[in-house]
Amino acid sequence: MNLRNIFLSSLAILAVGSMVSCKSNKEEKKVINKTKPNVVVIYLDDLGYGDVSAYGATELETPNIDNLINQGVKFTNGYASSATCTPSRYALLTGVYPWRNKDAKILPGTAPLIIGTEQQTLPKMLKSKGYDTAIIGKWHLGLGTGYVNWNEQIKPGPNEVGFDSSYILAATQDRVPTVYIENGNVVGLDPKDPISVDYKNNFEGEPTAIDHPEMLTMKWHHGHNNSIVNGVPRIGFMKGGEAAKWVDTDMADHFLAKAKNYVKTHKEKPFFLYYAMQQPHVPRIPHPRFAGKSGLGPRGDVILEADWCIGEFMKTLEQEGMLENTLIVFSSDNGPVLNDGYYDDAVEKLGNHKPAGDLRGGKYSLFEAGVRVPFSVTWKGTIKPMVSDAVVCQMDLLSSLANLTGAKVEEGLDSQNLLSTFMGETTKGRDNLIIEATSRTALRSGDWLMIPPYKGPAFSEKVGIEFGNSKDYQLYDLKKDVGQQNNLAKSYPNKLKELLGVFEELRGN
Ligand code: NG6
Ligand code: CA
Repeated sequence: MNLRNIFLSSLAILAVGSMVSCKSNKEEKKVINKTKPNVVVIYLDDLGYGDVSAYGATELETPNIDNLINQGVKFTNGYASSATCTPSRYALLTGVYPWRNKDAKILPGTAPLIIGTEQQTLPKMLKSKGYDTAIIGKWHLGLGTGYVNWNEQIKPGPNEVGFDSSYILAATQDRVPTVYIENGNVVGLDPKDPISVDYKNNFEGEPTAIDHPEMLTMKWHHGHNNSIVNGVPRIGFMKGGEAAKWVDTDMADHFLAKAKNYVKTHKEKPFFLYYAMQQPHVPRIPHPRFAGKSGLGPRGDVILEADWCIGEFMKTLEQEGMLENTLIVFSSDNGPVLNDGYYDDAVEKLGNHKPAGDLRGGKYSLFEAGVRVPFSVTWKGTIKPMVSDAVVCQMDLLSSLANLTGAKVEEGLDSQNLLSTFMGETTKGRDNLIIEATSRTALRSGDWLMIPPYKGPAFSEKVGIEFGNSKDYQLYDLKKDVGQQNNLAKSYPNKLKELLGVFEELRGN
């Protein structure tokens, strides 16, 4: 080889980078990009550790979710950062502990954006490596800077913190405004019927659940007694925007169609899709195809619906020949709740189903079920299927995917680079993790979980969940006692002291 050839072939090697050829089932030549796969985060809302059959559910079959989980690394100690939605999503997207941001709490639909437009985010990081980035589904991280005019372009929002495109619901299904927002514009808005939203006062003449119970198709249990949309009482007051209001029964199909279309139309460069599904958050309103199918009431039905959507989405990736080039994360923003404010048979029809599996607590709780959730990472042909007991947090995806793609990570993030753990190359995870539930924090350290004393109720009658509050320190050995039944704080004073030291250092107290 002469010098020129050597030069040209090294250029070729450089250009191809880490692309590797392999044969697919169809014996076509496929190019696998080992450092810049598409990244999809499928994120459910309030799905518990025990809500899918791959994690032990026996009363509910989730074949498509199981398939995804079982083909990847299934984490048994995978954590959301928090036991509620907004803080978990904040940590997932920014790589920063949500308790560092005083605004990272369950937000009303009118709250301003809580991610700084200058902050590094998961989508921004991937964009720096040439990715196209999109969110489809639930946002719940605030919009605008304080006052939102829903009839004009709404910003800052997802598009200002790293998403090239966004198709979202602003807050939650049970909060107004009950409309979809595409790249900052309310979809289907009739300018002659402008939208007004208020979380304190109703608009004159607008029916509420209190004044017009006869209009309701779903009864409220606690909260949820303001404006009525599609017969369902919501949180907050809304006026106008009639043509733009979403149809609850179509929401799953609607987001699925958007997600499939996104995948099909983004082949030129790698993409990051944050598919933030709304199930099984309240109000649980499945498409009629799934109504009654689980025998567990609407909560079970919408989990089956979500499972079906994921199956359809996976089929699209397969048909497009993208499976070998797509890293797929599956998880949930917080643990399960049965009665979250509506009478919807979730409690009555539960039977033997255990939404939290063997874990104690649930949504809003500092006990394990609040934050330990189904969590898997799948990449066909690259990640070998396995079960991993490593402690990992969704917040760690930012640094880990930056490591995979060669992107820079800003200093000072709480996100840890656990790429080889996510890839199943090691079962070593985090040493320590601070978990959070409605502004209270606790420490997972090794196999131990330490909860400092907190005032407030130990048990919430309304939601039927133990919050984890106690006047005493709590210390559990999760390896022997995953259900947190034996408080060892008194019998292991040195361990308690050690963990308290770590906790205080990490919290900066
Ligand atoms: C609570 C709501 C609950 C749910 C939750 C947010 C009441 C009484 N309860 O305030 O129904 O919307 O907020 O859930 O209003 S999350 O998954 O988005 O964090
Ligand atoms: Ca949630």
